[in-house]
Amino acid sequence: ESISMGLMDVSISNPLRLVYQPLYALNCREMTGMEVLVRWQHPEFGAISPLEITELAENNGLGQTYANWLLERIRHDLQLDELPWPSHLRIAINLSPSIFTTQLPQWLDSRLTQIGLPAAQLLVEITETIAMVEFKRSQFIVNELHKLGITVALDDFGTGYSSLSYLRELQVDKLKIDKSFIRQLHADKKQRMFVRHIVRLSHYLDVSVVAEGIETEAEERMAHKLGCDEGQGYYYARPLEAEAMRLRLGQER
Ligand code: G
Ligand code: G
Ligand code: MN
Ligand code: NA
Repeated sequence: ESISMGLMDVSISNPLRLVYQPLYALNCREMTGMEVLVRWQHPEFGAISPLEITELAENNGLGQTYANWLLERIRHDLQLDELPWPSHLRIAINLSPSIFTTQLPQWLDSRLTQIGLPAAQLLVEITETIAMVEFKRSQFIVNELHKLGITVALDDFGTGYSSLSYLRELQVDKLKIDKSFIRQLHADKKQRMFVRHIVRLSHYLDVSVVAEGIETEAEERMAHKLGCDEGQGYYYARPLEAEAMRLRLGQER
């Protein structure tokens, strides 16, 4: 456990680092924000997946410690207290289950003040696994986040077992269609049918739609044609190291 504690500090010896993948508006190709993704390149075992990293943290009671580290790292990587944050960009973070509690909104609110990021510029991504625990409680948490001005997205949409009930029960602002639905979108009629209907349903509910995992121009064109609002994927950019993201931000600031 002391080993995993060491992983969570913000020091130079911490093997964890963050990468940043930009998102774009499909109608004008302008950057709308970025998703923060964790990385760990182990000298012996190679790349440790984010799922393994966050499970390691969770299983050692370090969910909160991890979240603190993440926000601190973002502040540092993106120079939040040195430069004004562009108000048209949102930073999206993925939440792990143990911090999705009724205390989350207050905690985030005070942490955001400390790192100098306005609540309106934060987006939290929740998955079904997280929201699953209890609808009533999840609804409460999402509502409290909204009161603070934080945006909420339902991530990996379409991969779980009861996606539609989550869309019905939780008042999310965005829905991220899983990349498995975007693959070969231009060539596969069945893929298009799914995306078209997800978009219709979402827009009817006033939820905006992100197409994840766009890898080609043809997929982008089709995602736009089917009404998706934003896109994310290797076609635009791989997840970028902090340094590369700072360079891009320089153009937005
Ligand atoms: O970038 P990559 O494909 O390796 O990410 C795989 C998954 O890991 C994604 O679904 C993403 O939501 C999740 N993930 C990445 N970074 C984090 C993180 O910091 N916290 C949590 N809880 N999940 C993350
Ligand atoms: O949280 P989530 O699972 O949605 O995180 C997005 C994941 O998808 C990250 O692990 C990221 O590395 C990965 N990813 C981002 N763009 C692409 C893409 O164009 N193709 C593929 N295959 N994966 C992508
Ligand atoms: Mn995500
Ligand atoms: Na996802």
